[in-house]
Amino acid sequence: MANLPLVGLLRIDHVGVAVPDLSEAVTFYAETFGMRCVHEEVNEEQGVREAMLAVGDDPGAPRLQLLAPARPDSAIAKFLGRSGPGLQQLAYTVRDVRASSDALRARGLRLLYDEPRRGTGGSLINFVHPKDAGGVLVELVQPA
Ligand code: MC0
Repeated sequence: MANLPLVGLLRIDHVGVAVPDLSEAVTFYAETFGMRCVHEEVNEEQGVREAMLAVGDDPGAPRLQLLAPARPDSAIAKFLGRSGPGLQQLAYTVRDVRASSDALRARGLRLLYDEPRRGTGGSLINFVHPKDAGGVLVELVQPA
């Protein structure tokens, strides 16, 4: 490992939870845990409707991302069909998603995309296959 480039994780960006109904879930987290919805969008390419929830008052703290399927053939619909609602992904902030992806490829891990795709708020994202990361779908996020 000594000669491999650093992966360059900066912090936990968000934790993603798959939910069947976005507005019901936003209401549940607000009323139950007091979390504020700070962003909502539809990502057509990923086939998701998503909401970012702030946990506490620290603007730099990791967020909770609620992910609902926007179409039946999406990754989230498949996840819900197989596993039901629950933790779907763990996302890390990186400075340069291409460099971090290359550093992980150099360690033998499979990245899902050859080139980064568009994520929340115009970020650039890629994913490590869960089978190469101990059963966890790992997302890399380069903020916009
Ligand atoms: C599947 N597996 C998982 C998993 N999804 N394990 C842990 N966490 C997950 N989320 C496991 C299955 O149980 C199976 O295990 C094995 O991986 C292969 O399953 P598969 O049926 O071949 O694969 P698929 O078709 O379910 O696809 C899995 C894959 C897919 C990770 C490739 O979900 C994908 O492309 N994900 C990346 C995109 C994504 O998740 N988009 C939604 C979030 P067994 O043991 O049964 O073989 S969009 C997002 O996050 C954006 C908006 C953002 O944050 O900016």
